[in-house]
Amino acid sequence: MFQILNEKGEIVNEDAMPDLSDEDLKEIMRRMVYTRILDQRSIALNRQGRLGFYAPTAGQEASQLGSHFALEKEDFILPGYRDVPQLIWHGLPLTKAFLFSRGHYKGNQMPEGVNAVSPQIIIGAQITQAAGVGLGFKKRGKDAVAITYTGDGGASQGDFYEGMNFAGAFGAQTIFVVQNNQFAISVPVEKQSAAETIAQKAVGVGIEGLQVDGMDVLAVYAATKEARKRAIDGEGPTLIETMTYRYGPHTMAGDDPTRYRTDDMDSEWEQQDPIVRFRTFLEGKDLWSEEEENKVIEDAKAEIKAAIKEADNTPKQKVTDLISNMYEELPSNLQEQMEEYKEKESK
Ligand SMILES: Cc1ncc(C[n+]2csc(CCOP(=O)(O)OP(=O)(O)O)c2C)c(N)n1
Ligand SMILES: [Mg+2]
Repeated sequence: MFQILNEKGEIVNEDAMPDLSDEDLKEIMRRMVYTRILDQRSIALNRQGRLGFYAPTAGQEASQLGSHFALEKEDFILPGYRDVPQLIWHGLPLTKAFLFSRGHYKGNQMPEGVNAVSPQIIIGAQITQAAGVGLGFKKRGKDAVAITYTGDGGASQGDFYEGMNFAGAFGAQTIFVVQNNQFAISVPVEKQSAAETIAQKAVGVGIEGLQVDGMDVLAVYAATKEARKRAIDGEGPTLIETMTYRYGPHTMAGDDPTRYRTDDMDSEWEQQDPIVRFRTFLEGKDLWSEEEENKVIEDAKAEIKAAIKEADNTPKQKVTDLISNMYEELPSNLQEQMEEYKEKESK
């Protein structure tokens, strides 16, 4: 397992240390702290009935944001349902993330210049698409990559093998990230596959694969940066398995992790916490203070409050919106329904 920063916040692999400025290091910390707060607030908003679908992210910040920090604006993200943070740091306004959670069509419309599709709920469906987007970049001679995220459960799907195999055969400029948080809902990773690691599944399709400490933001960043370079240099796609853990429930729809995880397992992983170890590292370099962290927290809370208010003020979606956003030219049966619902909505 590739690691740079251990759980005590010590650099254990000096040679692999990525070339990041002090400002970059601080920005990574800000993003992780912000995202932890966003997670806490999203859970609370869900409980208050103000958000809909939500998949908690705490524990996975290094895995999500370290990989994202290695990307450029022109790179294309094909995320899973837990990967809203990467979309936000790629430019998705927070209000839209909240609208996505509520099932509002506006939450699925990416603003111009945000190179991403909305989070995929079907496990693995985004993986084959990512192979295609990465091949498109290659054919157009673009210095950009497609990056897709899935979980350990996603790595058991047919689409995972198809996507990686295709990308390997055609040299697609694609990075496949598997965030191995040890469970697919309640099913532990050992029960999902006889393979010792998920990273080794790269061997079967002839692409590069590596397992990374997913609680170490520097290692995840360095691995993704290298994978991006290799893809653009024509050296093929990469599979990155990040070893991580979700502290919360699977989603907010009634999952109870105490039924399949022990307190010991939870606390073992919490001791690996990505934010705690990165804070220790930054404090050791005099780059971080409690005041700075508090400022990030306060700013995050204010932004979240404003964004949820904006979501509340967004007009409710109508049946006619669903129809008109589906086709450029409506088939005749939908034209009829459109007329019918226009009539109903006007009352
Ligand atoms: C094709 C398909 N089968 C089943 C489901 C139901 N389902 C939703 S999440 C999930 C587990 C996925 O686990 P993993 O890929 O490890 O991602 P994690 O939730 O742990 O991030 C399943 C089986 C689904 N959404 N799509
Ligand atoms: Mg999982």
